[in-house]
Amino acid sequence: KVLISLLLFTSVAVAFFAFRPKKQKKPNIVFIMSDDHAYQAISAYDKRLTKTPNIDRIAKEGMLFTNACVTNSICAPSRAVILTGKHSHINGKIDNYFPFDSTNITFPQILQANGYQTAMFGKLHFGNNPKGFDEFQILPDQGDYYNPDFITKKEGRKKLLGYVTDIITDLTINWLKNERDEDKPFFLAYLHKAPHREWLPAQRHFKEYLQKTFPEPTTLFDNCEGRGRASKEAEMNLLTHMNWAGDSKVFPENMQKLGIKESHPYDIRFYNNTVGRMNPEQRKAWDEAYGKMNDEFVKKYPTMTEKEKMQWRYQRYMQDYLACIASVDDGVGKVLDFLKQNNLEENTIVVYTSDQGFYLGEHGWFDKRFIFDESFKTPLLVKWPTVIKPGSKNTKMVQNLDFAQTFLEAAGIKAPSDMQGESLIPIFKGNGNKFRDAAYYHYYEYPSVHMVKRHYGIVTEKYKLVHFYYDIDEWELYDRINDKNEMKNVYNDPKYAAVKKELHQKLAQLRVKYKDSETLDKKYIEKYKELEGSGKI
Ligand code: SGN
Ligand code: CA
Repeated sequence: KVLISLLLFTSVAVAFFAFRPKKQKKPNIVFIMSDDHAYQAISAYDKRLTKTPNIDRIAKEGMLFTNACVTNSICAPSRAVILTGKHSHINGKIDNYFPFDSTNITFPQILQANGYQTAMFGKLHFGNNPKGFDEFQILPDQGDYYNPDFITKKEGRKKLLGYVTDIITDLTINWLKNERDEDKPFFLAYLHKAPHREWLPAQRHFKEYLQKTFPEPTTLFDNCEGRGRASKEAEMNLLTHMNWAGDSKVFPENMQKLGIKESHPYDIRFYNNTVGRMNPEQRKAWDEAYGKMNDEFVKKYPTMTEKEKMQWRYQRYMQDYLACIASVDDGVGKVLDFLKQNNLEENTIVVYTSDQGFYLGEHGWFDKRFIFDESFKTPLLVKWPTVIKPGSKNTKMVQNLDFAQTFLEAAGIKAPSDMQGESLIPIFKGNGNKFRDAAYYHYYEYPSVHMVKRHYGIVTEKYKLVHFYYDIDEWELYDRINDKNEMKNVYNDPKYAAVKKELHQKLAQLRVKYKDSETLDKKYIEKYKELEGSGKI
């Protein structure tokens, strides 16, 4: 009798626990960000250059944002905007040189305090460690492609053998597999160094990419005639500002043989610092693959015209850049597969983005920094199966400023009132009609590498108004609908007088709304000069 009632009790208890309605757990968040990944190099956006089947899965199963943009198109400042939900002039991280003020409250700290397990792997680029993370393994500063060092929370600094993108993926999956607390929701930041300059691909992608030819952008030979001085004086040209050894991988001995001067005093040193990290096995594969390319180049170079040199450099650039992205895409595929195979798919928000956009030869350029579309816009793909309709597209000007409030709302947490973005949750649900209709932008790092002048401006669906300042005082206005490549500054065109007036007013209002001002512009110039004086720039 005792046995029967015990059995009965156990089966009732088992049935109760098995069939009780499960409490909806707060969503997990996987935030994937690469460094300098242009939307032109994601096939969900543009099929001309390359295929990124795994990154594209996020759009297929979720939402593709075609007008996502940043507030300040440069690495560490973008990361600071993302983590704090505040513009650069408020969080203080205006450029790559200023230290990140770690008294800022970041959203991972808030998630952690509210029961989230948090982890970060890859590139942060702050010069100090992230707060609010239970676990992190990050690259020091820019990090290295081959055999990179990592700063780890548990074991200090260590060198890991292998290719950086694959290592970051392995660390991420290893954490999901072995360190995740199944009773907690998690926030996981999976942050690639690739495809940042100097674009060193993984060995498995040499064969396919080093042989390929890519279509040239229509503006490859543009000399920015229709733009102002800021574009003309920027140092981002593929032919004149890219490094022959460091970037194009011309062997230093071939440069000597051909009489090619270094484009930058550290060109060959850059090459030796990056390729020099390889172990003998990695170096052998590298020298073989890049040796072939070098042999062909040595033969061709003496008879090449300037135009042909530019075309050659563009192809070289794309081969390495896109091969780096192939590894990122492989890694994203592995992480998405892991989520699927481990029943984590349904309740996980997956975001893919970059810290900013990037020039892939448009206007003859590489790098970013400008308010112009290629660098101002950034890829953004988001999936969240229970909330976002698969295969949807959105054209709103969402910004990196919006992530903090979005993630906090997704976690059911009220965001601090001084955050400056807007939650994307209404957009995810298909009702974002009241979203911002104008984005504010402010770039500071000048004088510095690439010499892009300080500027701030407003971008609406139809127009872009920009003020370049510091050692210049020029305004530029672009018609985004009729001049997609932003070839002609129409600031002084009388046809645009009314538009210009209205945009000036709106820009002034945005400066007030976001608490930016001429006083702050001056303060940051003074601080920059102090840093310059101390030799840190
Ligand atoms: C390095 C690069 C620059 C790049 C900055 C900032 N030169 O200085 O081309 O603009 O980083 O990039 S390199 O030869 O050292 O690679 S950022 O992504 O960190 O903002
Ligand atoms: Ca970057």
